[in-house]
This record gives sequence, C-alpha cells and structure tokens, in this order.
Amino acid sequence: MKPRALVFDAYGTLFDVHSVVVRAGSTIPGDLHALSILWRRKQLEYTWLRSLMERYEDFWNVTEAALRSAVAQLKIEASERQLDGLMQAFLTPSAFPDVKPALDALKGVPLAILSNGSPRMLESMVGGSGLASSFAEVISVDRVKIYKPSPRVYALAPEVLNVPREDIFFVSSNSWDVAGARAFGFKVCWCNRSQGNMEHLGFSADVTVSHLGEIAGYL
Ligand code: 2OP
Repeated sequence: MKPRALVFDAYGTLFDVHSVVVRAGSTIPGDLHALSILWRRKQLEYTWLRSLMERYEDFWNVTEAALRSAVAQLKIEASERQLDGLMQAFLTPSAFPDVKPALDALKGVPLAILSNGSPRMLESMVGGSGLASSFAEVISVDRVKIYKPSPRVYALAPEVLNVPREDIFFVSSNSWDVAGARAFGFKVCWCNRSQGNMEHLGFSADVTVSHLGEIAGYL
C-alpha cells in the first residue's frame, strides 16, 4: 500500500479521552470510571443527534452538554468549579504513549488530523502535546458544521490535502468512524486498542492493528 497521505482521527486514536477524568476528577465523589465512559458515550450521541437534527453546535458545547447529562444520570454531585476543571482538562487530554514513535516512523508521508474537535480544542490539544510539527494539516469538522460519520466531513481531507480519497489511508480507533471512512472511500486502518468488535454497518477496515506502531509495516 502506497498512500499519498495518512489522516488520523484524534479522540480515542491519538489522544486518550479517559485521561481527562483521571487527571482532573480526583475531588469529585462517585464512580469516575463510569463518568468517563458515559461522558464519552453522550458526547458521541450528541454529535450524531445534532447532525440528524441539523442543529450543529461546536464540539466544546457538545462536550459540556454531554458532561452535564452524564453527571445528572449518574447522580454525581459535582460543583460548577469541578465541572469547569474537567472541561479545561478536556483541552489537553494525554496522547497515547505509542503516538510519538509511530508518527516519527511515518515521516516521509504527509500526516493530517481530521476530527470532530473544534479548532480551539484541536489547537490546544495538538499544541500542548508537542506533536504539532508532525502534521501538515489539522482539519476540524467545524468547516462543514456537521459531525462524523457524515461523508461531508471525510470529504474535507481530499479537499484540504489535494489528494484523491483512494490515495488516503485513514486511521481510527473508533469502529463507527472506521465504517464511515470506509463507506466514503478511504483505505482504512482500525487501531483496535480495546480489542472490541467491528460495527455491523457493512464496511470493515482494510487493515487492523492493535497499536499505532504497527502501521509503518503496512506502507
Ligand atoms: C474525533 O473525531 C471521533 O471524537 C473523534 O476526533
């Protein structure tokens, strides 16, 4: 496989969303593991619902609404200050440990990010991780004001990178994102970090790896 560009999903693939609650939730009473899982679940659900409703709000607002929904559902008593602490920490989730060496091993092929994140969130996250120089482009869905897996989102990558979709290798750990990207026409790598099952949506990955370091072996 000789792709002309590699495009990465951000949350869950390069950056660990669950690092946020671990780092900023220690003073909050309750089941923080359950909070982190439900927060992420709600965040994604709201992106899908808002896309269907044609009522886009950026990922920062979606993320805050998802957090408020999750704490209410779990009956967690968190103060405004504690919620704000979690939101601020969401601006700089930790990169997974395999990211930097994997990106270094992929030098020579243009790399990009295509994410639901708002431009401010992506700038803060990528800048704060020290990975900004690895990427030729960081592309936010905000340009088209709809979320993944809308094909309008995936279409941003060929447009911005000026590379045909079939020459792009898209990498995601989110199985539904893999299906959406494959349906659009990318070659797709599923980084199956959690050893989960593929969605039954009729589209599966071209390549499945368990960590990002394996990708270089397929190029
Ligand atoms: C992202 O677009 C799907 O949240 C994931 O970064």
